[in-house]
Amino acid sequence: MNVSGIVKKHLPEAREYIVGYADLKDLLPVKYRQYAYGTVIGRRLDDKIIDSIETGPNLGYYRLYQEVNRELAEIATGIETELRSNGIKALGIAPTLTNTDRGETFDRTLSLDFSHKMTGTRAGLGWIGKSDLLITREFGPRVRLVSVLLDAPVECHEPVVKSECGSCDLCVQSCPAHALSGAMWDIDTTREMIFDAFKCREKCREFGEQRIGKGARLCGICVSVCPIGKRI
Ligand code: B12
Repeated sequence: MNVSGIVKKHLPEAREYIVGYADLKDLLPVKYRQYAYGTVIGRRLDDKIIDSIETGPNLGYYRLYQEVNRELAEIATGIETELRSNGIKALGIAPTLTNTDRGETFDRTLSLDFSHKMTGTRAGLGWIGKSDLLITREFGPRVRLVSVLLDAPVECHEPVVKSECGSCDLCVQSCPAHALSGAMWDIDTTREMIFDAFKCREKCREFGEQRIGKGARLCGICVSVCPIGKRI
């Protein structure tokens, strides 16, 4: 079975996912350089729950977030294991922060050394919106992402290199943290030109404490208001 056959086999319901393949040569930090390619998988998020968080997160969104993280982590591990048993070097990257990612460097930068969104643009799934989220053509930002790095050449998709948000700035206007500058993305745009990650995290912390508890840090308003992928 080829790589894409193995990937598909691990997706429980094909229509709930989008999959892309990216050429990542020279884009990864040294520790991942043996992997020149990557597959990125987007799991569609439940529309009812995403529609319900237009003014802020709720318990349903928190549960969805945990459930989808768990599901994507299992998918990535399953794909990694099966590719390896077929002689292909592969490495699944967790959908979210793991305990080993935490610590001083992360707290100072709010950045990891692997970006699922960059893999998404390189795999042609969509562009980085004014929200700093990956806006996919099928589901807008209503997806959670996971990636598996590969050392085997795969047929890659055409990368997306600039934003297609146009004049829409609903996410910028709706951001309760005023974390979005309204700048349009292209591949030379840094996160800091679009987005203040520290302001966003502070608001996520505040919402988490007020509405969810248990140390949750979530917002999601920018996911909910984006007209791309919205079905009602
Ligand atoms: C740290 C983190 C946060 C931080 C900082 C967010 C940020 N935007 O950087 C905080 C806590 C604030 C946060 C908040 C949220 N997060 Co968060 N977060 C992450 C995490 C763990 C790492 C992100 C990171 O390292 N960023 C560092 C910068 C440098 O990279 P980047 O922003 O990912 O991508 C930039 C570059 O790659 C560049 N780029 C894109 N294409 C290309 C191509 C080339 C060639 C080049 C050179 C560059 C380039 O453009 C991007 C511009 O910012 C990722 C998981 C992961 N490992 O990717 C999830 C992730 C980004 N988060 C996600 C989500 C959903 C959220 C929240 C909605 C949380 C919530 N559920 O309520 C909010 C939304 C915030 C927002 N508007 O972006 C999703 C995004 C899904 C999507 N559709 O885009 C991710 C991918 C998790 C996942 N598995 O799906 N998050």
